[in-house]
Amino acid sequence: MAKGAQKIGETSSNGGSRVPNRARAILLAPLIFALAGCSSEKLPALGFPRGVTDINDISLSLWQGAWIAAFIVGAITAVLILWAAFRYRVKRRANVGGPEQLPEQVSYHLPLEIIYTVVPFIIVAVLFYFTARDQSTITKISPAGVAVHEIDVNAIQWAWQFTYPEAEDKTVTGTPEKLPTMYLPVGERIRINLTASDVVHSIWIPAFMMQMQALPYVKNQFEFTAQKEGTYPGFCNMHCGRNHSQMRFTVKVVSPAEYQNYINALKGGVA
Ligand SMILES: [Cu+2]
Repeated sequence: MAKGAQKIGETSSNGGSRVPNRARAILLAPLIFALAGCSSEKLPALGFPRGVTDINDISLSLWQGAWIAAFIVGAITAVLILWAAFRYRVKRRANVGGPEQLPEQVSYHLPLEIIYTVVPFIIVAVLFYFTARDQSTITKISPAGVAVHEIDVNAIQWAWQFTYPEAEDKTVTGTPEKLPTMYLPVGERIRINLTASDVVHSIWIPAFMMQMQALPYVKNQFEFTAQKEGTYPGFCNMHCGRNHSQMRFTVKVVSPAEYQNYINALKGGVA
């Protein structure tokens, strides 16, 4: 047996290897939580409204899971920092300000190095898996033939344009002084066709737990069903120039009858 191996054994015997094992067990907890599929309804929504659209139903558990993982990893990190600071502090008052006394120096602790390489990789892989899975569900587009209300959304520096094919392609253009309103019928499928005239923007309706980039020359799409009538603020959340902060709009989820009235008014040039 090489002398070096015995040295590592000695380090372990004074408690050096018990902490990584314990840390590993605790660090794996967020993964266990995520995989256990805790009921999303029983957990707090942490600032997001529930059930406003069918996107919320998917995004909420992702949001909660990411917070749980962040809280657990943050707590473990804080405990390890405090533990190291407390355990290895200068023990005797007389030593404070005296000649520096270094604790035992340990290097090349292979199990520890493997743990702190593999555990973050697993955490990122788990977060990536759930994010990619939910994103592909949210961005799924209904096949041809399924009834959807399409709204073409164009982002420009620094305003929004909403065009309604159902209203003979009538367009509502907002300004910072007069923010535009996007009308949506509750309980019916809506498809947003998103693009931009100049630079990269991003549509964000916080209450819907949804954002998507608006890119020049690209048509990005997403669909949802609004489930609660109400008025919700919308924003551009991609910094797009001087007046980015003024690029806001309002979303109004109304009954299908009210939505039809709005479409008729648009057609008649009244809205
Ligand atoms: Cu913008």
